[in-house]
Amino acid sequence: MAEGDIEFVERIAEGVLRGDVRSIARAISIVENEPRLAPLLISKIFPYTGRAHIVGVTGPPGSGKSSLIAKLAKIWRKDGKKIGIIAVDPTSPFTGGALLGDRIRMQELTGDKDVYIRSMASRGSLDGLSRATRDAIKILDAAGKDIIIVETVGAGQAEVGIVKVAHTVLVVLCPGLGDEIQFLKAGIMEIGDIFVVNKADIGDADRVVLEIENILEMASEFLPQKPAWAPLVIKTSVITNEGIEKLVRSIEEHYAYIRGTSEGEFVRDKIIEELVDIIGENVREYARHLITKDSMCNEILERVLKKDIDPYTAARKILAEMLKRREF
Ligand SMILES: Nc1nc2c(ncn2[C@@H]2O[C@H](COP(=O)(O)OP(=O)(O)O)[C@@H](O)[C@H]2O)c(=O)[nH]1
Ligand SMILES: [Mg+2]
Repeated sequence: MAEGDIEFVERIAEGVLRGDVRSIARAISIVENEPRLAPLLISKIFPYTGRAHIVGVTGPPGSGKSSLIAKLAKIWRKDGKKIGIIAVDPTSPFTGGALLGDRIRMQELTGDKDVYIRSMASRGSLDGLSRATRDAIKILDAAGKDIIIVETVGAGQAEVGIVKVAHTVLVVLCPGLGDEIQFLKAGIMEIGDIFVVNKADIGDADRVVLEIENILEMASEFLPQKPAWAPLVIKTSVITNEGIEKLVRSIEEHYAYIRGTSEGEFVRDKIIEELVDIIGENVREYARHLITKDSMCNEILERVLKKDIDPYTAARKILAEMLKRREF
């Protein structure tokens, strides 16, 4: 790495630690777009992470996640908390219409230097939460944010990556979703610490509350032991403010609970996952490099193409080659 690069990254890291907004923005751009510089940046800020309460907000599109987040942030601002918000959009950050809507709703919060809002693409990840998103959370944490809210679109079982990083997970639903309740049964149900039935001002929110309570009840019967934290179901409306204050206090209560019981274990599990991911990423990259660029490994590829050897045998040979060279 060039001397200039090192200086550049160090300057940004210092800015992040001061809570400087422009440095935070640049740092997040680095973890998004400059994989070469990201490890150095993270190494500089990592010692200052681990202070923030990370709140994941997931659920189907249109259930009111962004609107609710704006409300939560406003209340926490009144409590003097510094807030970071990351909206992970599964579509391109430049074309998503949803993003524009988010911007407008978040507008009243912007202009407050203690609320940092950023949209990120979820590209390159299987579970809807990429390495870049995890690093962005670290950046906001090191920048002194007290609460970091991460909005993801929960479209099914595959997108539960949020549990790996959030202390508290909210699943936001609303009346009129119909089949969406079904998708709860399909797996997302296990991830919620708090279920929010939003839009209580329209339609039949009570019925949705009942339905969720039934699903939770049934699910708990299959569990070998009852989880110590029984998931809450809270009815809210962004229009009338019903339940919003209660939601805020319940989120805080959940965090206090985690801190009092399993935070050590949570942090440990989170780091294990992260290490496995980073190692996997490096190994995959190196494997791709060797197979396409290295003459010996390329020859193995050719043999597979000729059906001379099978993919398992070939992979073992290439892995042995990787270990021998120890270049990753
Ligand atoms: N009536 C009503 N509409 C809401 C409520 N919360 C959000 N909305 C509306 O629902 C739509 C989707 O909200 P949004 O926050 O973008 O949902 P997201 O896709 O889950 O982030 C917007 O038109 C909001 O104005 C609510 O509590 N009541
Ligand atoms: Mg949204």
